[in-house]
Parts: sequence; C-alpha cells; structure tokens
Amino acid sequence: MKVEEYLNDIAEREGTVHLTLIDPASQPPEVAADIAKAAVDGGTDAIMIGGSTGAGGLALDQTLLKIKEQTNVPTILFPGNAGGLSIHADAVLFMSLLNSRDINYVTTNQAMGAPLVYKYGIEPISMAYIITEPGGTVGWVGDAKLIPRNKPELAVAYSLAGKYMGMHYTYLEAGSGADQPVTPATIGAVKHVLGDNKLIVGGGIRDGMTAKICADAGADMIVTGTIVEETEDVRNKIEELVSAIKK
Ligand code: 1GP
Repeated sequence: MKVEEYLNDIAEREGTVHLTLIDPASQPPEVAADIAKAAVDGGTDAIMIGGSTGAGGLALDQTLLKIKEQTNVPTILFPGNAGGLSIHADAVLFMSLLNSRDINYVTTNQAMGAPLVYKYGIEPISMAYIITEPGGTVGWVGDAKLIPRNKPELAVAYSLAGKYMGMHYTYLEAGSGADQPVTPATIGAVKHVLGDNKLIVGGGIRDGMTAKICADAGADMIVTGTIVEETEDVRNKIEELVSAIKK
C-alpha cells in the first residue's frame, strides 16, 4: 500500500492520524531511532524526518537507516530544501511553501529535488505548506508572509489555491516549538473548504487536550516534534496524544 493511502485510510477509520517529527540535526541516529521506536510503541502512525537547518546529508541517511532498523511504520521526509532528500525514505511531503516571498521555497527547491525523488523512487505526496504566526525558525528560513492568527480567511485563500492547483494535502504550520498552535477557527475554516482533501496541523502541540482541540476543529493529521525531544517518557507522551485524537 502506498503511504498516502495508508495515511488516508487511518484518517478515515480512526478519525485522526498522529505523526511524530524527528529532526536529524537534534540527536545522534541511535537516539533518534530509540525515540522513533518509543513513539511507535505509543501508537504514532508514521515518522516524519526533517528540519529547517542541518537536516540533510549523512545525518539524514544514518537517522533513516537506524529508524528503519527499529520500526516498521512509514518514514516520510519533511524536507527544508532539496538537500533534505534521502533514498532511504518511503515517501516525501512534496510541498510548496505557498505563502513564501522567496521563489526558492515555492518552486526552485522542488525543481532541484524532483529528479532525485524520481531516481530514488520515493513516493511524492503533493502538499500545500502554509505558515501562520508565530512561524518560528521555518517561518524565518522560508521567508513566509505569516498568516495572522486572527485572519482565517487568508489561510482559507492559500489552502483553496493549493487545492485548485492539485495538491492533495494541506499543512497548516505554526512553527516548531510555537507557544500556541494554529487556532481552531483557522483549522475549521480551512477544513471546511478542503472537503475530502487532508489537513495536517503542527507546531506548538504538546498535550492531548490541545491535540484534541485541533482534531475536533478539523485536522485530519496531527504532527508533534518538540515534545518528543523534551519528554523523558516518549511512549507515555505519545500514548496521551494518540488516545486523545483517535475514535
Ligand atoms: C514543525 O509542526 C511541526 O514543523 C512540529 O512542531 O515541534 O512544535 O511539535 P512542534
């Protein structure tokens, strides 16, 4: 089964998908693999791998190989640029940062990376990537014109544009480590226009209650990253998040 079908199937059957994001720049590959295994034991559905700075090359390859030794869920690249690709991943969120001012993040990195995705045989999952306030490092690196927290209609406009351009997934991002996630009003307004297209929400989600608020507002998939780096009991924390968002 393709990774996109696997994720969509879980979203339909279980209500919401949980994705654990691991930044290969944040820890050695063996530690990343231990985190991934604990997350899978806790019920996460797939492992996303990527980051805005220093998340490519050998660290990325070795992190993927170690994770694949320890787990059997799909590994999905979440690249900050064309350097964030690896032959060892199952799929890539092939995304355009629609509200970037920098053409490199809208189409150039995509063009530079596409031949490698083809050559490596990684499954591309087309995705509109939209960054809201506060935006964090990815907002700065991606030179995003951040969507104000109180302007859901702007997030709706970009999301519809992505859908009309044929992107299957939409990712509303508040930035890794954000003090607050994307607002429920924005999530709800975007999901309303997306219909069956899948909505991913991430940035600043640290507990089950917050994850549930995002899921109830309309998120089909919830991404958490920072919390697995901070917690001492990854399995328990992921169990808390997963049990809060599944049917
Ligand atoms: C970042 O949305 C993800 O791209 C995850 O954010 O690190 O805040 O969980 P956190």
